[in-house]
Amino acid sequence: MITMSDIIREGNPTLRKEAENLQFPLSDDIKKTAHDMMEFLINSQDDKIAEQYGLRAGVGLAAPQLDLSIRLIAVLIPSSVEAEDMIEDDSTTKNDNHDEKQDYDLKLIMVNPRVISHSAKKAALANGEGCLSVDREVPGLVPRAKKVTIRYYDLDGNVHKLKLRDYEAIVVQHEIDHTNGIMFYDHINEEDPFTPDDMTELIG
Ligand code: SB7
Ligand code: NI
Repeated sequence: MITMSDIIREGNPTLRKEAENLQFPLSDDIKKTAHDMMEFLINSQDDKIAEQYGLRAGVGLAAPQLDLSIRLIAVLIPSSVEAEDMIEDDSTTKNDNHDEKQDYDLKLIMVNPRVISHSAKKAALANGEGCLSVDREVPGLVPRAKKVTIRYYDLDGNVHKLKLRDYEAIVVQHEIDHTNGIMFYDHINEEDPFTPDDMTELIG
């Protein structure tokens, strides 16, 4: 399994490289890496497993963070459950699992993902961003496109187009940035880190 010691940190030149497109059919090795990346995200969001293995919670992971300079990312965004007393799906019996995060807003492995169009409007998380490859807090707004259209391939080589906005768009842009050698803090306005410009909506 992937743990924090597999994740490279800032200073490692791989994080600053433009990663290579993958060719299809993917090797079994690459497919396993993709599944391992998703498993890492699932584990990192499980309080018990995360504590046991010392994992920082993550909603995304990009292959360059594993020192693999290839265009492969995984995204796992838990459903934003507003009401705890939602009506149960009748067919599924509730797990004995104390943790109810079985549902995801976005759960995807993306091969060769590209932003093919984006809104002029921007959005930024009010609390800024962090990164599993950055062992320090870097305060400041990270303005990103509020809406994006992504083209990506699944593990079988089928092409997909996906429109995302707000938090999901931000996370996928953070991961695609990793495949382009870009770190989140590259987007922070160092003169005025917390003042959003006219185009930027704060979310979260
Ligand atoms: C905040 C956190 C992430 C994306 C966008 C906003 C993911 C952090 C985990 N990663 O370092 C993944 O690259
Ligand atoms: Ni990151």
